[in-house]
Amino acid sequence: MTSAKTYRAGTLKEALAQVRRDLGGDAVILNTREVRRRRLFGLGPREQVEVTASDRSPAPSSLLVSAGIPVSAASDSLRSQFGDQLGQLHAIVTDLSRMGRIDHLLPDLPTALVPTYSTLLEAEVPEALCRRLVRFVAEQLEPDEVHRPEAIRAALREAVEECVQIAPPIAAVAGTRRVVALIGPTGVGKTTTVAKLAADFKLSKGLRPGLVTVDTYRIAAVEQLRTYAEIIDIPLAVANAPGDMRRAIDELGDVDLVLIDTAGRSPRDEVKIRELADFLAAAQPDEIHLVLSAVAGERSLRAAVERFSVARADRLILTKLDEADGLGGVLAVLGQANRPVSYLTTGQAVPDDIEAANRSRLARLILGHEVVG
Ligand SMILES: Nc1nc2c(ncn2[C@@H]2O[C@H](COP(=O)(O)OP(=O)(O)O)[C@@H](O)[C@H]2O)c(=O)[nH]1
Ligand SMILES: [Mg+2]
Repeated sequence: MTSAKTYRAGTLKEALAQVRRDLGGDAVILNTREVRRRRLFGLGPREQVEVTASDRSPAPSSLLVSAGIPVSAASDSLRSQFGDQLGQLHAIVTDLSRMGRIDHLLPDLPTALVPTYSTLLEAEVPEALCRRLVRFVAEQLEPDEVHRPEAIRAALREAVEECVQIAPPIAAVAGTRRVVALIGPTGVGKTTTVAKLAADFKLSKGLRPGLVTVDTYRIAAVEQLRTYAEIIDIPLAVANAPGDMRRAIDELGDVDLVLIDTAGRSPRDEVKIRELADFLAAAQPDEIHLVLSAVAGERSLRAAVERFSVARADRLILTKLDEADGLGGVLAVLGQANRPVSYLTTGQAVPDDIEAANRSRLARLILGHEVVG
């Protein structure tokens, strides 16, 4: 006989992990709800999540039990009264139970969507956003679609696409000079991405790019970009101070695209970020792309967006999608940054591992419906 057990934890993710540890992967989630627990010493109530689960599907007769009718008595008297009609009734009850699961539980967490919810949690999507996505999915689906995995996947992709903005690729045209700066934390892949873009604009699009670096802290980083400039065979100029920026750009001569690589010691260094803002003010870029690594956790992504807000980026580049375990944190931060994504990078290879961002591709990658490569 199946019995239901109740699990409590600080987050739904932890509670579901307990269920899985205790009952295994086939556990059926019967109910989830938020509970408030009073804490000692006036610390106020703390939210907890309670999950009721059993180790296999509840029999349809459990509906009769919950209605207060002993199953055997009910079946016997019903059978003698209604005979074959009981079979039909049984089928109807089973159907109702299947449909009823949607409002059986928390209004914002239909049972049929619990697996969807936990998949999102596993992709590191923050709980509040998981709820919004699942609610969107629940609203999109017709009652009979709730049990069709393909319908759920499609609705979920649509939900994620709603959270994602896409920018067009860099708008460089032969004969005009477009100035584009890449900014972001150390090590996210700015220099590599500048090299990928420069190579692509020169080799595939036949334009004339030039590079400027404001890397004043690490000589090695200048050398890294210089090496790329030599291989791609394009000019490179170094700006040592904000006042030197215009000269560096002009030194490149007749180019269609100026790509500005930037660097700092640490994203936590506010003075350096203000200095970066001064470099950018001097360069007057047409586009500023904030580069974020998909490998970073939600917290450090949020911190990066916050710290670089002074520099007023108008687009985002997401790097290292090939190395990221889950892109849920990225999804959360896209909402916070409220900026469109211009490019995705998917590996270390210059110039191959870069692509212009695409809404449906990005949604699929975030959901793990598609892999990089
Ligand atoms: N796996 C992976 N590695 C990358 C990607 N982009 C850059 N990298 C690597 O990340 C490291 C730091 O890159 P770099 O361009 O120097 O970062 P920067 O400090 O922001 O300029 C290098 O080892 C790059 O090869 C990417 O899309 N995927
Ligand atoms: Mg660099």
